[in-house]
Amino acid sequence: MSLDIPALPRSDLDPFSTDFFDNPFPEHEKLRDAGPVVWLERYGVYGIARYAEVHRVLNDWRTFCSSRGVGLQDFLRETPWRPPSLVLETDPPEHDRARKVLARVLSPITMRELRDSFIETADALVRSILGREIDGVADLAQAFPLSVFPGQIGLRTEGREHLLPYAGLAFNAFGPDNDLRRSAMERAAPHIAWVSEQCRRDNLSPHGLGARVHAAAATGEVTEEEATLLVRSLLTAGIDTTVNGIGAALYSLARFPDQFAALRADPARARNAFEEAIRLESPVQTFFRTTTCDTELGGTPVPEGAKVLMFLASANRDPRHWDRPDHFDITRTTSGHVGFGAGVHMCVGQLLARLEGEAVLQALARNVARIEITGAPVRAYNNTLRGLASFPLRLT
Ligand code: OVM
Repeated sequence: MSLDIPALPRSDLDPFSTDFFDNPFPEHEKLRDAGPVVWLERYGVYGIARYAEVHRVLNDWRTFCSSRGVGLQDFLRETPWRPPSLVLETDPPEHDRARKVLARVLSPITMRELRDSFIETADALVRSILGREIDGVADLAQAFPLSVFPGQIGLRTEGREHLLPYAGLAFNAFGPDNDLRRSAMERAAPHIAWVSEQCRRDNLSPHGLGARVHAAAATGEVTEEEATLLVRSLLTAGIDTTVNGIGAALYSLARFPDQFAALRADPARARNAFEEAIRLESPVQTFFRTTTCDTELGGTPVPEGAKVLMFLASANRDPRHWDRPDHFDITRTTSGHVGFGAGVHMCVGQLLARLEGEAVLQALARNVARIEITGAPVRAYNNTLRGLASFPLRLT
């Protein structure tokens, strides 16, 4: 018996259960306090919930790879539900070639082109919902991204209702084979069919961001098939994430009126307020990595081929790293939060997400005096995404 190796703490927590989703924060604290690594016996995976280990794993793609999937399934042993993503589910150097194309399409130059219209659209939307009872999710958090994103990609109008169910499916698919994942899979066929079809060059407007991805195929940088799969990444990761990001900001501003007052006093704080909401709520709660060799985490040995579950949301509230972590503070220095991940896979759409968030929060700051919660928020359950299904509000 070895005396050097500390016993690995174990937990029977199910981090993919609705009870957990209702209030994950006390469980996050227990996991963090149990140790740097916790064996999650229900799934046979290593859980990391402290900032230090999550940050370390995100920044070491050689040891903690993505090419075996970033969900519970190990792609080496099980067949993924769709052909793997060329950016999310790959490692360098293959990853970098694909990412370069998306990074160019989602660059600061593109953001400059989109900025004024996003600000105007958000302003008009917020004005149109003033004074009456609304659903903050459907009427704002979903309405804004749906009013700008599909058009910017260059998607046809018909069939856009497939976007959110498809994304919900993709984010449920990272989790275990539970009711959430199974019922999403049962309804998946029409959503998969529509999305796959819209990714093709012929189905995208020549003026949109999708066409710019396909332009990389014209120069030989990627193949036409690869460009089609990269457009699929935009459609998968670009909409439900920003819906839940904007939802997180609305949820936070509604519950911290002093912070909304601070935003109103200085609308230039919109960008940091959005970032802080991403830290606090972490719309993407978790991702997995798979170890490529025997390694060690926080002094604990971890064997090759192990799945490591990163609790991004817990890292974002780890008191070992953050002051008053559960407090929404729009003036906080948010840099270093892992709500967009970190390292080589850090969200390639982060500038677009931030632009959307900034546009909505500026519009709220400029047009709204009070955010009044008029009914109980209803949670939306997903194996990876945290957010609300509905949020009754009045903006005055
Ligand atoms: C993708 C992708 C990227 C990030 C997140 C994600 C479903 C998907 O490349 O398809 O979640």
